[in-house]
Amino acid sequence: MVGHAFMGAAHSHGWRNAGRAFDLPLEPRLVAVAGTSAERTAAAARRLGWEESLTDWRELIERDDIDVIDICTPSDTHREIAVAALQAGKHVLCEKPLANSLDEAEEMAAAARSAAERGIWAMCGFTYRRQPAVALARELIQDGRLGEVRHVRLVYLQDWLSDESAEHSWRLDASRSGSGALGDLGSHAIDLAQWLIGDDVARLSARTTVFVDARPAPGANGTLRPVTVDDAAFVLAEFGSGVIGTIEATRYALGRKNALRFEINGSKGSVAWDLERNNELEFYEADGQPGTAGFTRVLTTDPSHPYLANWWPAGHTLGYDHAFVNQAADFVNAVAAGVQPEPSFDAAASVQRVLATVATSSGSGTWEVVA
Ligand code: SOE
Repeated sequence: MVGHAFMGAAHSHGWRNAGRAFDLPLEPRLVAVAGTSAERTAAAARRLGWEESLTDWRELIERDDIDVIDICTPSDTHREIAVAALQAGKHVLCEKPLANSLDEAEEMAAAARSAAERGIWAMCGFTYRRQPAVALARELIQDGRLGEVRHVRLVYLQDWLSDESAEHSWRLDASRSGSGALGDLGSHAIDLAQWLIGDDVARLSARTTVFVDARPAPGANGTLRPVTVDDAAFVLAEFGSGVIGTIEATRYALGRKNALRFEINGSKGSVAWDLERNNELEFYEADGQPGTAGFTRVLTTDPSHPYLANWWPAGHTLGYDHAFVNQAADFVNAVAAGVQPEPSFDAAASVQRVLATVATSSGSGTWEVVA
């Protein structure tokens, strides 16, 4: 694994526990974690359960006792690490967003297609697909329970930047993160929108904005550093099939801590979900009995629900981290079976195309003044 911050900790949890919850054909072995500081990486290895710690990720790629490279670093490093790993015959799991630009994403997707011909697989970590309620929502949509999908609306609301004195970080530096709320949070919403309805965004109009354009640099006694990314993004999207929708991403929705939400409306029904109530799926069917029709709150903890046969008895709810265990298990099963783990780099590159188009539209989008 390369990187050991928030995603490195979450992925380590996934690798450590996948063989406990799932009957896997291969048991993940946490061989080595690479970071920039020898001291901090050694501490992370001890805390997260890795056998060794290194300060040069290239060493991971040269080793014969390592089969998978798990990329948990800021997105400006994804392309170099993933392409080198795939060319060296290592399977790759890469965090989202795939890259910082469409060009980089397309290069990674091309490297993954070439590697797949050699039985080497790559997957992008859009982990919310592996929340059981989300996977159930997709089953319902794909089984036609909603009828013809008409519109989708997704938001990803956080509030950790709503305090103007919050410090600067790599996520606010376009050279490191590519974009702000758009790529960090909006990429999740775009991937879910496309995956849930099985259709890609074809056209869009968008606006991004910055609320606080400079923030205190960490440990620099208040020296301000410019913010070079978006603070919030609003997108009006049309999908290839004609489905229309809205997608929002912000880190200023004061009071919303990690509210990734969707509502999908079809001709026969609707589904709605909120990550902050992740074990519940709201489901509405038009043919409900008159007088009692209404949204049903499905508690997605039955063994029949996606992934739940591998977890606890009905009613024993799962958390944010279970999706990382589900992700690790799906990755291992796909690689062991020699099939493409999803989402592929191609799927992740289609998200990157939307991100790039949002940036273009936001700069040039036409507005009609309400007169
Ligand atoms: C941002 O704070 C963040 O950590 C994202 O980077 C993750 O992708 C998201 O799952 C949780 O919030």
